[in-house]
Order: sequence, then C-alpha cells, then structure tokens
Amino acid sequence: MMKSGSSDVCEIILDNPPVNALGLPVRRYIIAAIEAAEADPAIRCIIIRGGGGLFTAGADIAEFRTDQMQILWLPDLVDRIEACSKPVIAAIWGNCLGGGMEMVLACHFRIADTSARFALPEVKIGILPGAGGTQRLPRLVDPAVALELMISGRTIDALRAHEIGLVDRIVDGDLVAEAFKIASADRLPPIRRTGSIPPPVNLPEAVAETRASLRKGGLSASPERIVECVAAIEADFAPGRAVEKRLFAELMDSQAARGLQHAFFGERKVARIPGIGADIRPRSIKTVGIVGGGLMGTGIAIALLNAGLDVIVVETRGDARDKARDTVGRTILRDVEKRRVSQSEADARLAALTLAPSLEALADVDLVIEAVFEDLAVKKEIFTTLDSIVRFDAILASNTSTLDLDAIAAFTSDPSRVVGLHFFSPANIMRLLEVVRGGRTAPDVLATAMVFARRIGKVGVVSGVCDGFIGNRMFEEYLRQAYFLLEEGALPQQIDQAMEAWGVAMGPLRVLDLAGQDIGWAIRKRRAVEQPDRPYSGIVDRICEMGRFGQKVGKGIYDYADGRTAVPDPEIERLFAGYSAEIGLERRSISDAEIVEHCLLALINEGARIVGEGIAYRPVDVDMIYLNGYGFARERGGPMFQADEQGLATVLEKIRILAAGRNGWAWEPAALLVEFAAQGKRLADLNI
Ligand code: 3H9
Repeated sequence: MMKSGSSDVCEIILDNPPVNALGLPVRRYIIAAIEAAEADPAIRCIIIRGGGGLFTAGADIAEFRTDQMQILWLPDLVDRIEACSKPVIAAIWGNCLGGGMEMVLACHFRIADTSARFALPEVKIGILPGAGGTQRLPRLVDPAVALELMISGRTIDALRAHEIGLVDRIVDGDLVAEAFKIASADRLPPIRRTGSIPPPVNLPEAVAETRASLRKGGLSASPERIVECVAAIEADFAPGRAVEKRLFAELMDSQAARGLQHAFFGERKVARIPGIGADIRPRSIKTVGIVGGGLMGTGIAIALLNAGLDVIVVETRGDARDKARDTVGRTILRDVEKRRVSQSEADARLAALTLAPSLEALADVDLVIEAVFEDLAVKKEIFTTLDSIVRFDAILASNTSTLDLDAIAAFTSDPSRVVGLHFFSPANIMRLLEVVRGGRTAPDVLATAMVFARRIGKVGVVSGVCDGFIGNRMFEEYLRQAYFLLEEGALPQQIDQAMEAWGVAMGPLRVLDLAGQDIGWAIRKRRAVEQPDRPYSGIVDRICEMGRFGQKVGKGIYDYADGRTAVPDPEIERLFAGYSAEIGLERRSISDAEIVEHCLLALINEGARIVGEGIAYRPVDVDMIYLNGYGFARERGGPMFQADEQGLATVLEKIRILAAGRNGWAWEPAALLVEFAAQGKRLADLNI
C-alpha cells in the first residue's frame, strides 16, 4: 500500500473500501509507513491521501466498544503524525470526516481539491471528536467557528474550509500531482504543529457564548462535553487532550451514543432485504404517476419532484387539481426563499409536474402510486383500470395504511407488480417509507421500491401485510395503554410530558389531537366489531361524542385557543374524573416512570410479536420505523433497542407483572420475548 511516486517522497494511501474507515489494519499501515519514512534518510516528505475518491469517513464505527479499538489508539496515531520529524502533507478530496479530519489537523500542510468535504460528525453518533479534534481545531481556526462545526456536525466544502483556515491551499486541477510538486520542491513546507499553536485569546469568550446558547436537557451530552473539552485547552497540549480522552470514554459508554450508533447502522441495514441479492436488478424509475391530488398525493409529488423525478398527478376534480398545483408551487417557492434551491432548479422541478384529469395519462409511467381515499371499492376501480392502461412492466403501488394489500393486488391481472408504499404525512417531510411486501410481490419490485425510497431521500423499511403494518399496529397498543392510564388517574398533559421528556417528539394524546380524534374513533369503532375481546377504554370516545375532533376544530383532548398550542382544559379533567367514577375506578397518582414504562412496554411487546410473525425481518427494522416515522428519539435507539438495553429477562418480568393486573389480557407476552429471554439472547441477535 505504501508507494513512493518519487524516490524522496513517501505516499501513504488510505485504501479501505468503501469509506477508508480507520480500522486497525489501516492504523497499523499508517504507523508503519510513518516510522519507515522517518527512519529512511532518503525520504524528505510524506503525503497522506485517500484512495477511491475520498479521504476517509473517520474512525471505524464498527470497532467501537471492542478491544480492537484500544490497539494503536487513533488519537495516539494522530499525535504521532503531528510529531513526525519530516513534513507531512495531507492531500484531500471527497469526504474527510471525523477521525480523518482530525488526522488532517495534525498534518503539517493541507491541500484540497474542490471535491473535498469536511465534517466532525461525532456529535451525531453521541460522542465527540476524540482524536485531538477538540484541541486542534480551535487552535487552527476561530474557536467560535470550531465550536459551531463540532456541535452541529455539519459538513463544509473545500472553499469554506480554505476560508476559515482549515485548508492551506485549494488545488484546481490534479491534486496528487500538486501534492508531489510541493513534496518534491527544494523548499518544503515548514513543520507547523497545530497542537503547539497557543490557545487563541478569544477562546474563553467563544466558550462562554456557545455554552449559553446550548439547548438544555438534550438526551445526548455530546454538545456540553465538546464545550468542556474546548474550555480545557491550555498552552500545553497534554491537559486538554486528557480531558478529551476522559469525556470521550464517558460519552462512548452512554445509552445515547449506543442508540445513535444503532440508528446509524440500522438505517443502512434495513436497505438489505434477506433473500434478495445483487442478482436481482431493480427496475428503472424515471416517471411516476400519482393517483389522487389530496394532501397525501401532493406531499408525495413534492418529495418526488425534489428528487428530480417526472411526476404526473391524476386528480379528477378540477378544483382539487388547481389546489394541488398551487400547493406544490408554493412549497417549492418557499424552498427558493429559504435558499434551499435555486430559482432555475425550482423552475425545473415545476416543469417536471403534470396534472391530468384521468388515469389514461399514466399509460407510459414506470411506477404508479395510488393515494386516494381508504375505501376498498374505490381502490378496486382504480387498480382494475390501471391494470389495463399502464405498461406491462410498470409497478403499481398503493399508499394504503389500513387496507389489505393482497386484496388490492388481486384486482390486477399481475399481483407480482403490486407493492405498498406507505408514506407518512407530510410526505415531503417525513423520512419513513413503509414498503409493504404483498404475498405475491416480485423480488425485483420490492428491490425497486427500496432503491426508490433511497432515491427520494427516505428510509425504506419492508413490512409484511397485516392490519396497520408495523408502525400503526404497534401504535395502537401504545395508545391503548395511554387510554388506560387516563382512566386510572393520569392527566393528558402528564402522559404527554412524561413521554416527551423521555424521548418522543410528541406525546401520544397530542398526536391524536393533531391527526384528528375522529380518525382514532373510527378505528376504535371498527376494532370493537373485529376484536370484541380486546376492548379499548371508552374515555377518549367521550371527547369525540362532544365533537372535539382535535386541533383542526380548535378543541380535542386539549384546547387550541390560538389554533396551535395545546392547553390543558379543566372541562376535560372533570370529564375524565367523572368517567373514572362511572367505571368504578378510584383515580390514583401515577408517576412519570410508570407512564413511560407502560407505553414503552406496549411498543416492545407488540414489536416483538411483529418480528416473531415475520412481518418485520429483524428487530432493527421495527426500530428504524419508530425513529423515522413516529418521532422516537434517535438517542433512544427504538423500542427493540430499548428492550435489549433493559435486558429481555427484565422486560419479560415487567410484562408478566402487568399481565397479572387490571387489563392483563392486553399483556400476553410475545412468544419471541419468552423464547429469547429463556435462551439469554438479545433481540439484536436476530440479525439476518
Ligand atoms: C470518529 O471518527 C471518532 C474519532 O473522533 C475518535 C476516535 C477515537 N465506520 O453511508 P453509506 C459504512 S467517529 C464504519 O451507505 P454513503 C456504512 O455502514 C466517525 N463503517 O455510504 C456502509 O456499510 P454497508 C465519524 C462505516 O456514500 C458503507 O460504509 N464519521 C463508516 O451514503 C457505506 O456507507 C462518521 O460519523 C465508519 N465511519 O455515505 C461518518 N462510515 O455497506 C459516517 C460508513 O455495510 N459515515 N461506513 O451498509 C457517513 O456519514 C457516510 O457513510 C458517508 C458515505 C458520508 C461517509
């Protein structure tokens, strides 16, 4: 791997596809190369660069918390590079992230071409730049800029990196040739050690300002710890570096870091479908038809236009067509105003949109997404018609969230080309796409749906067919427990606040108000017929009987005097107290911990049931659905991750206690939990 392009230059090429992560073999290679170059009197200068079009994505995250990580500890290697007695030049193209950027900071001269991208994204995986980054970056660039980069984890391009002083020279041409030119010149770059630069005078001020601006009470301590590390910078490098080491280890051990890292790998894992290998070739999708120009259809259209696809929206009603065009136009215009896209890009997106009055317009599309009213008779008409109109190789997708996909597929002559694409509202914002695999969906159709999800910037997760699919089926059990807690004595605001403080974006009762209480009511009425043995509490029905359908009508469980803010309503508190008395329950004081436990265990138990039934391929699929579609905090990793964190034996014991109590019928433990707990396994062991 070590090459000498000219006899007096040592070239170190990071070569560890796909992202040149700095795992142990790479660290071994670098240290050996540096030491050999230093010892070789013929070598005057060293170049470090990445192979395969990027520098490196940083430390190997898969090594975290393993013994391997401690061997040739990356921060020591970075220090060794800085201490090198011969000039070390970093030549950067493509991504230069995390530990890779920290390595670059320790080099003596930095050049980059315009493809280079820099970031210290450690905060996003719950840790901090632990290879000297917190100590070197604030010495090299303005400390306020350094703090902002480390706390946001955001990426900057080569020009910005040059502007702030992170890069010494931008190369507009052949990066490697330029690096060799510099390394072979008579006058080599001087050895400037970033770690020896005195702390900038404005460092205390930058620390104080950043500290004051930090959001309080986040689930991850990374931002605070990053500030602490920077505050510990002294003229001597060692003390600050020791603080960084201690705080890095503390964060690495935290649940937030484990949860965030689970999310990082999980989002990549769910893209892989067991049994579908590289031999299955996805179909090409360029033009997509959307049936239905309502809220959902319009949101989907925006998501697709933003991803550069051609879109034809079929909407029979002329006024709805105008409204859809207007909504798409306004949303894209807002992106121009917010400088997210250029005017010409926005014009191109709008030009890619066609609105049509009938399904005939979809004769030549590659994919159709049906997003109309949830009524099987309506879907039947649409799918039967589509079947005779679209190309034989076009994929037919339904956005249904409640109906049986296999029944919909049966309306066509070729059910193998039917798949579910369950978007979450607002479809242009929410990252989750539940990809529903029908009983006869062809492998290449499923593979295409997953590639399509990624193409439009979504996290696609496969679900089998069942009522509610993965996400909503679990949510029902979660809500069921929230209702029981209401009738036992908890107030809505207590339930919502307890869950929000623990780690969901919005508590369950506020979600109901936002979605519309009438929707939940309709589902409960349907369930009363389908599942009479699994009764819901009638407590929230009382609210619906009063016409309090939620935020859209200004009143639901909460009062929305300003149309937006949920304000607890004393009338509802009286109503609930009356309801409890009516069913003979003496209201009791319920702790926040009990609320969280009931709600979380309900998600865990149903999630484990879903995995056990094969509806989800793996526990991680369930987690990624909750993180990307249900506002579950990434630091919490997801319900299945939480089960493993608690230990399955503990989870099972708690469920069994609940099963012996009031409404114990709702707590029959999932067979998978029983089996795995008995075998001492973790859910994560089910990792196909
Ligand atoms: C760090 O550096 C700590 C130091 O401060 C201190 C240490 C003491 N490690 O995302 P993709 C895998 S923390 C291991 O699909 P893209 C990824 O799992 C690190 N594996 O490609 C996937 O595997 P698979 C700070 C990694 O083109 C494959 O590579 N750095 C790592 O869409 C392709 O990835 C970060 O947090 C890694 N560091 O995006 C950067 N990175 O094919 C994290 C990727 O088996 N990485 N993999 O599923 C990224 O942001 C994106 O992966 C990147 C490429 C932008 C690089």
